[in-house]
Amino acid sequence: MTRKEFLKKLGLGAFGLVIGRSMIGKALAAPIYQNGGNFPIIIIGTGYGSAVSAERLAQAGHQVLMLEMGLDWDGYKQQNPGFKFPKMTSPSKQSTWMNTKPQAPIELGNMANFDKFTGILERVDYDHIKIYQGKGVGGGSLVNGGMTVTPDRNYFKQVFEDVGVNFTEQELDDFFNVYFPRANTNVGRQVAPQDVVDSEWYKFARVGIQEGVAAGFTPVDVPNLYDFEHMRQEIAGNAPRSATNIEVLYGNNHGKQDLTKTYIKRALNTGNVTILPQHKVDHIIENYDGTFTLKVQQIDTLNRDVCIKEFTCEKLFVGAGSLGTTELLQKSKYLGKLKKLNDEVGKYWGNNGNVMASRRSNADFFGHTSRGANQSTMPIRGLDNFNDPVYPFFAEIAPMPTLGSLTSLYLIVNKLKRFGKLSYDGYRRKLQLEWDARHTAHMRTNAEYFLNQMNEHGSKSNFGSKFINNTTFFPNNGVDESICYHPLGGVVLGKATDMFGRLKGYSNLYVMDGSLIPGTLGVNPYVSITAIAERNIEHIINHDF
Ligand code: FAE
Repeated sequence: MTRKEFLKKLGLGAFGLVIGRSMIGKALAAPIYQNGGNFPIIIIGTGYGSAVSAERLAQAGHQVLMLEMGLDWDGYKQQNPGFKFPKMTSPSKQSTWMNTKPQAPIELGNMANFDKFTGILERVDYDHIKIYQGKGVGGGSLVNGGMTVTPDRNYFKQVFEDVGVNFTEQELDDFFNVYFPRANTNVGRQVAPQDVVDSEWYKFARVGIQEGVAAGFTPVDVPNLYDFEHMRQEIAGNAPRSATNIEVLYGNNHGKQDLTKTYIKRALNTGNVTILPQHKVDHIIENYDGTFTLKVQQIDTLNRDVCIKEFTCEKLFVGAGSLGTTELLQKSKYLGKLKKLNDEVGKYWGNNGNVMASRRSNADFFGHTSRGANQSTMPIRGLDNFNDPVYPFFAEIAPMPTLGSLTSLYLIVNKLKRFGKLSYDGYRRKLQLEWDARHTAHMRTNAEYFLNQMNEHGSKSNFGSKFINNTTFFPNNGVDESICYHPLGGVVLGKATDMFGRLKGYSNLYVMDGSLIPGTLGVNPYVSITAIAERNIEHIINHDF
């Protein structure tokens, strides 16, 4: 299909020049894309897995339509010239998906209520866990901390082996010699330069490392995808501030190389990709001829239907994230529209062992080592204890950009001992999650051990007072295992799909996101999601087209 034909199908003949990002703002005002229609390839979502798929398919000359339920934030900025993503200390309606209260794990600054809005950060609450997800063109890349970490080869292999999926050594060589390097390059991995590390903005990381080493943990340099040259200029006062301006959880205005600056930008630059934001796929229908129909709601900024559309496609790529993809597939089966969906879908879910933990001094006497009043929001250091036979974990040294001088914050990544399970409850019209304290008990034990060791060997004041587990933020001994930034699993590679993401039982239906990974990685996940997508889409383009 030519570009012209493609635009015509979208009902956009006259709007051909405003295709791509700049057309986006119009979707807020009126339902201009009345037409559904038939398209060769549709991708659901615009997070890591989807963005990789879009760029590679477009480069191979295919026309691609992407449907994203969240806003196009660049378009929103064009329409609202005064708008800036808010700091973590002053959330606004744009920072939160459909809630009147800020949903941040730690309340900092002005936490006043606001109107509902289809904002950038969503929190999905279950009894024992609160799961955070990015919303908008760029998915999780819009809100994440940018930590760009390649997992340990042996653990990566083991994680899949534990669910009965065995990669050959050649496949692992390919992952670690070809696809992880490719993913790292293409997301814009950088290592913080020494002058930036030595600046006041990373005192919290330097102190964290000193204390961690004293406590017996291994220091780790963590790459990030923030543009450190920009940060250098921020620090020098020559560039607009973002990481040094308490921006991250609700979007970064500068410096962060989210997907709209990398994969999605390159995909759009091919001229072969169109993104429709504020288009929420409700369910998928398998047609008799092997094609798929999508029931899609175009929504306004209050998540209300503007109109309902039908799109059909020959090849469908689902990249709506671990929860989003699992829900879409299971809901479609519940509605009787994806009858052959296999029973592996929903299994092997995990929180990637996420636990948050915090410590601070029990008395603000002079003499404790300050973590610095100024802290960059982009983490660059961690402490490794992953091979410890008793307490295996990896702790990211996180910033605490306000109240920070005597407070330390950590995101701890543990192994998983028991998987959770996702299932669609048709009565409540909601994805349910089987997950409770039995899944997280060992994660809490590890985090408490970590804090105790850090307290014992870390900063002591002139009066002998030590740090303690900080119950201001996390009332239960300074540890909160209910916070999850890294949902993984539900449509696991080699179980619910074949070894390349083709959903079992179907042709031309592919899954391309964090749902492919069985619950745990030992490190932050988006490099792995990107690498798996790079590998799978290469194979699919070579074999299925
Ligand atoms: P994701 O990025 O979640 O994208 C899914 C997209 O699909 C979203 O844009 C959704 O709006 C869209 N969508 C969902 N349902 C539908 C539907 N029905 N119709 C249309 N669109 C839909 O998927 N990871 C790291 O590696 N390093 C970090 O430093 C890091 N920090 C994080 C900090 C925070 C606060 C959070 C929330 C996450 C963090 N992560 C981090 C996790 C990382 O962002 C996440 O694993 C990836 O974004 C997941 O990528 P997926 O492609 O699975």
